Amino acid sequence: PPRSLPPCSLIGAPTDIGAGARGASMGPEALRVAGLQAALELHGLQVLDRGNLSGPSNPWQPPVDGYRHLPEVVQWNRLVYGAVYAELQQGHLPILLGGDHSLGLGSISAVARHCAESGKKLRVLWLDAHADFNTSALTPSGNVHGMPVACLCGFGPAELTQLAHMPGGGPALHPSQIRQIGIRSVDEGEKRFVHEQGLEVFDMRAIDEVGMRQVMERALAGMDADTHLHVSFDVDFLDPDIAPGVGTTVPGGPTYREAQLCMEMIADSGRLASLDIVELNPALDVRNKTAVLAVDLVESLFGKSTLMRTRPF
Ligand code: B3U
Ligand code: MN
Ligand code: MN
Repeated sequence: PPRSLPPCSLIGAPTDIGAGARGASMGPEALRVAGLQAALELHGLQVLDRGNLSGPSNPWQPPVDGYRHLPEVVQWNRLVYGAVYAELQQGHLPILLGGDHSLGLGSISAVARHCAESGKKLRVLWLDAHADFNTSALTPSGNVHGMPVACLCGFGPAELTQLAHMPGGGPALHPSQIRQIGIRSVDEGEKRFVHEQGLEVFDMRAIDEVGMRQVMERALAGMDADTHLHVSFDVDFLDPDIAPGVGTTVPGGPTYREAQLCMEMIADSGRLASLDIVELNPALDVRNKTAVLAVDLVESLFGKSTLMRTRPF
């Protein structure tokens, strides 16, 4: 029987404002066409589709002072912040349909604010090929989708680091709250910064060495009944052989089976309380198969399993 979860709210954010390729703006519709709502409803979940946010268009300009489209990125993230926060306040489980990963800023800032107000501990799982820990000084591209983790930790322009207006004025997240999984592309300066800040990264080498099971056991360790678990699922986490529909493919990602286990173990933790699905780029996909795969994996994330298992194998 499905675990009792609150109603899920789908929030579409159709923009590629922070990306290096156009097309992630079509992500929300591709996920709907792939049957996201019906798939979740099959598991007994109540799903509210809140439709799409409406924000500025993509001017496709070069970087200014190390950022591309910063004013528009700020506007989109304010919209996402407001929409995600409103759902959390109603006791719903927000599912952000991106859109590029710069929107993780607005989404997780809202979650951090909500946790601060409700006395919950926040844990963020960042499933991604990239660390997204660049700053304007480190970025090779100026694309803000390579910077949200740094901004959430307080490194970035005030308009982005202060989105949550956290009580006390600090950043939305401390690096100790984040676990990154599947990482296999980190820029040189970014690499040093990840090390300096002590981010806990389970890169592809870790998955190769000890396997997805032990990686997830360690990434999920230490949570309890008061933990709010946020999953930020960048679809480029997956191996490009199975998930070609993303703007920045990096070879050597998790296989279908590894990704399924990852999602199932998150479901088993029972702590999932908010989710981003980002960087899906239908312009680069093949017959929407990456969207269909993302929906399949999200089903596992919400508790779909082959058997009614009562304990680990
Ligand atoms: N690290 C590179 C590439 C990148 C980051 N995130 C994505 N691509 N999707 C950058 O531009 O910051
Ligand atoms: Mn990302
Ligand atoms: Mn990525």
